[in-house]
Amino acid sequence: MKKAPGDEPNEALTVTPPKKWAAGVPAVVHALEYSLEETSPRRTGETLLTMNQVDGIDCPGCAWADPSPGHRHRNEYCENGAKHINDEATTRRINADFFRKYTVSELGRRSDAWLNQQGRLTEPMVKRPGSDSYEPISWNDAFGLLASELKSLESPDEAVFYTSGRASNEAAFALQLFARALGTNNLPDCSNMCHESSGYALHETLGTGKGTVSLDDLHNADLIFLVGQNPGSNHPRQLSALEQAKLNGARVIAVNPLPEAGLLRFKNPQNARGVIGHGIQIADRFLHIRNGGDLALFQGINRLLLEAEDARPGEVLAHDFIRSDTKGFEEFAEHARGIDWDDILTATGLTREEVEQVRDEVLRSDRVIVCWAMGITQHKHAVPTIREIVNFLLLRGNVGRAGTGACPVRGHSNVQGDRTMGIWEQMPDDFLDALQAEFGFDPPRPHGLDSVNSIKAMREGRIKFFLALAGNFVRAAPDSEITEEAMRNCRLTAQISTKLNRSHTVCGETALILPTLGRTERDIQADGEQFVTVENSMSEVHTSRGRLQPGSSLLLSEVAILCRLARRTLDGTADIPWEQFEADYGAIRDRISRIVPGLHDFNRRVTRPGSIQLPNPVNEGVYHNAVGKALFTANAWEMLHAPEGHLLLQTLRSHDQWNTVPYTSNDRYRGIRGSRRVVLVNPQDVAELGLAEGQHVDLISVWSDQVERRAEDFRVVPYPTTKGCAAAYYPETNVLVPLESVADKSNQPTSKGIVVRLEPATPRRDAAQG
Ligand SMILES: Nc1nc2c(c(=O)[nH]1)N[C@H]1C(S)=C(S)[C@@H](COP(=O)(O)OP(=O)(O)OC[C@H]3O[C@@H](n4cnc5c(=O)[nH]c(N)nc54)[C@H](O)[C@@H]3O)O[C@H]1N2
Ligand SMILES: Nc1nc2c(c(=O)[nH]1)N[C@H]1C(S)=C(S)[C@@H](COP(=O)(O)OP(=O)(O)OC[C@H]3O[C@@H](n4cnc5c(=O)[nH]c(N)nc54)[C@H](O)[C@@H]3O)O[C@H]1N2
Ligand SMILES: [Mo]
Repeated sequence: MKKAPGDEPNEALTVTPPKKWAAGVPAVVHALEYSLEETSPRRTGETLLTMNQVDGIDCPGCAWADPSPGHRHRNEYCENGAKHINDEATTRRINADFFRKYTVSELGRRSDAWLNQQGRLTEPMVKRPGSDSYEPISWNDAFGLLASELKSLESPDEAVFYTSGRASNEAAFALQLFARALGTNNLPDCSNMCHESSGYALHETLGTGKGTVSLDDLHNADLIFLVGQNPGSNHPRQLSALEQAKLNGARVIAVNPLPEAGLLRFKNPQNARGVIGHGIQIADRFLHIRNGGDLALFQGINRLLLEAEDARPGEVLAHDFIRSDTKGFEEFAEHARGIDWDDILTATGLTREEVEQVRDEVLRSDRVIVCWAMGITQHKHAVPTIREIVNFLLLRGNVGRAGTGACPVRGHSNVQGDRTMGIWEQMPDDFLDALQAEFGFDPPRPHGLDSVNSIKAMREGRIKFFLALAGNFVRAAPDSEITEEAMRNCRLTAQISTKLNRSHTVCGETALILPTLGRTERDIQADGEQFVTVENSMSEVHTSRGRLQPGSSLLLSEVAILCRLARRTLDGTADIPWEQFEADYGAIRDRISRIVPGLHDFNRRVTRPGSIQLPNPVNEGVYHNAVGKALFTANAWEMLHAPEGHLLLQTLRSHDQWNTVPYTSNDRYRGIRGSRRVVLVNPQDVAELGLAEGQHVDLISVWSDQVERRAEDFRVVPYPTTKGCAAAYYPETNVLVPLESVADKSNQPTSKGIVVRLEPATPRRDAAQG
């Protein structure tokens, strides 16, 4: 299975030139079209109009922050947020009849898009050992089955609990508490594949795993870097903040191998400039960088800044700040001065003038922010790259002051909150101590398994039990064939999900589907209607409250599922009131308020309008890292290299997908319609490799283990990506990312830096279905 079964055919492909602007009126039209297809005008009103309002639903689209209460638009959502929310609010349903009609193998032959389109899951289902079908099971029996599996493990470390970043704070807290009371730290999450590298590098250098900027900082910056991110599709509301910054006089430098529409120009549908005018230019400068060249770029800029200081001593660097707040400057400076210009230009694909122009922009700017996302974190040298970005910020004191800072732009709407709640296989001792004091049990101290190590352990038979709180682990993880083998090797796999996906079809001997309420739905428990809380990319914690009737009377909330599972499984050694937690999520927040710094008095503060800003010690000049100061680092030179005849492949999102879930086969801003099985290649490479536009090719990744990883039948699309680089969509290309190919230190899969060769396509083996 090289070509995922059921992948859409790619005959219908049409290609037009990439768009040069994002959002505007077409975006609103697309949002409404999609939402009316999935739901009704009334439901659309109930979801979209309360989205990101003070007492409404937090948009599940991304983790971008909301403006303060007085500054929100009536329509505080974007096209893609609207699509994501309506994908959940759909009126389509899947019940036991559906699972009688399709066996697990048949479902396994359907595409990711088809699985998602079938509608909301409505009742708990079980696939028993030896069977190829899901059949209904009562909740009571489902919990019994899960509990007896867990109790039969030789060690709690034979269980793995995965979390995806849509889970609420309350559900995340309940899950980690349950896992630790059971006795394991095996708590992998989607963050392991997302911003793990940011967390590692920022912890080490600044003593925080989170960004240091607020929306106000962005509005007031002089210069903003957008590095390795595609805000037009993935964080559209960031464009409103950038528009505001530009109106306040900011300059923007975009760094990307692809000229993404949202980096170039933004037409804000909320104002006349966007609706009838030309919108606003976003990037003043666009650096068309080679994949993986960002470490070299920032090293080059840093070297030029040091040389500027030599020429004008005392005028360029923030000497007072460097003296008072940092360590390691001398070692860093010595290393930076020794970097070779030829290396920098080869790695970046830029000219020296381009890097010098960036230096001049920096020298003209008092307040600088660097934003980044997956184009930075999913590389082998992601951690040193982010450390180098921190060096860059520290040199001119661009940390801790208004209008400055580091801005890792988070993906999932609550991925940051889940970490705050303890979803991490290596939570620090102070958190574990607080759990111990609060609940009177000894949380396990050895670190648990992250996502990549979980797959290895599952494959080796060391894991018997896998439970996922949201997400689609099978498709999100690298090396699809190996991940599938690992999953099938488990005795029991269980998925707490809203919609059907491939992780339900690639499963253990016994498999459970535990259908749950989504964010759009009313959550009524014994003590009345509940709300949940989430944390955005700017460390603001606020409520989310659904309005729709639940998709089925059999759905349980995530919190209810976890509390009931815990009650059935744990023997009572820990003093945890699961029943009370389920009845009133406020009881969970009370406990959180005593464990998580900054969330004291959580229940009272969170119901006030606006949000709770979690403390950001860096902005007070406090650095909770090993040296107690902001750390300059000397980062060894590293460059990604594709040998002759090969390309460096990045795997990325289209405009019309939510992570592992494609909505359609179109990628509007990039001008691609009708197929996702495309590989974007620089026109010069198309010619040099002897390929032709539209040709059918297989992608084969090259890795030291000699295992052949092949993604079959992609069409070649000549595209303005950097020479030597290529791009294709995730998750269809995850089969190419070797499990062993991870970022140094953070163990994050290198989904943006895969060496591939292209071969004329082998004949198709399976007919694509729906
Ligand atoms: N609509 C929508 N929104 C989403 C998501 C979604 O799937 N759909 N997913 C959410 C999640 S979980 C996340 S993490 C975020 C992801 O948000 P992004 O990080 O924007 O997502 P990707 O599509 O992976 O895009 C990576 C970008 O980095 C660029 N890039 C790749 N390699 C390099 C490099 O080496 N250097 C530089 N400078 N640039 C590079 C690519 O060309 C692309 O523009 O979006 C979130 N928001
Ligand atoms: N090659 C490659 N691989 C990647 C990436 C890449 O860029 N390239 N990106 C990585 C990144 S950044 C991330 S974050 C991961 C994403 O990995 P995941 O977070 O695991 O995947 P998603 O596609 O977001 O999960 C979608 C599923 O979540 C479930 N779901 C949706 N909403 C809810 C809810 O409210 N509650 C519950 N319980 N379930 C819900 C639905 O069943 C849906 O099918 O993928 C990673 N993998
Ligand atoms: Mo992500």
